[in-house]
Amino acid sequence: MLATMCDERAGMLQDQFNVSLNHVHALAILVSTFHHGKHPSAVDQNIFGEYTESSAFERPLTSGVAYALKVLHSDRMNFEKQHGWTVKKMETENEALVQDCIPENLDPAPIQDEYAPVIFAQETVSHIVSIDMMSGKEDRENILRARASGKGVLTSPFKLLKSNHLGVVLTFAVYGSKLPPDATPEQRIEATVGYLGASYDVPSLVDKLLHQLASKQTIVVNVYDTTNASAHITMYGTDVVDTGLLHVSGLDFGDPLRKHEMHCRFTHMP
Ligand code: WA2
Repeated sequence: MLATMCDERAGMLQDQFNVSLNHVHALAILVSTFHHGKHPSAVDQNIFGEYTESSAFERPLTSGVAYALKVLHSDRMNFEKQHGWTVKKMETENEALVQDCIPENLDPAPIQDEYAPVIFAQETVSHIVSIDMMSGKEDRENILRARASGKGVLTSPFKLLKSNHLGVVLTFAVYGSKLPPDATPEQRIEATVGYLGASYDVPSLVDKLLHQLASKQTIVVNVYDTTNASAHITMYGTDVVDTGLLHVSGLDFGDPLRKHEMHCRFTHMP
């Protein structure tokens, strides 16, 4: 019974994640077609904001989506002049100010070869507009892996901006030209024009999912990132030291570099 309940919950979480992953992929194609593929572009912040808000039901578990542009240093001045703002750095000396994510508190991005400033965002993550996503460790790793692979890639769990919870980010690269299916990583990097990303506030979203199910009070669920076998990261649930009956269900979020598991136990009745 424990195994059945756990597999059912793991299956629901995996299916809902997969549904939203497919829709985020479709958003990347939409930006490619209507922003980069049309001159002048048919997408601006208003259109992106409106479309992503009204299609949010298609992306269960996501807390917001955003689009960051690939900007080379040689184009930075033009880019900043055109947008009327400077590219911001995700990290400052003061962690608290970064977490609050008030643009005036963020420093300009230091000189780099290239940047990934957010130009369009769903209302729910509007606080990341103008921030260089390559200036955050997890976001940067995702961007580099997404554009070289052409696949949707996931970060390890980390504390998202303006959130007190651990979350993960899913990233798809947007390419400016049609690539052959066997394109090399170098060809992919060269053809990259931007990055479409979705953030997942895992605790609140898994809570929402589990509350849809009956008998949730009899079962305790934990979700772990088990990529590093010797250091599991809790993504959902409080850490339990329990020797009772345990069932582990596998979770596949579609990124072969990341491993996830759901652990289920019965609640101890007093
Ligand atoms: N989105 C929302 N909150 C965040 C975050 C993020 N990244 N990083 C830290 N807190 C635009 O992969 C490109 C979204 C990054 C995409």
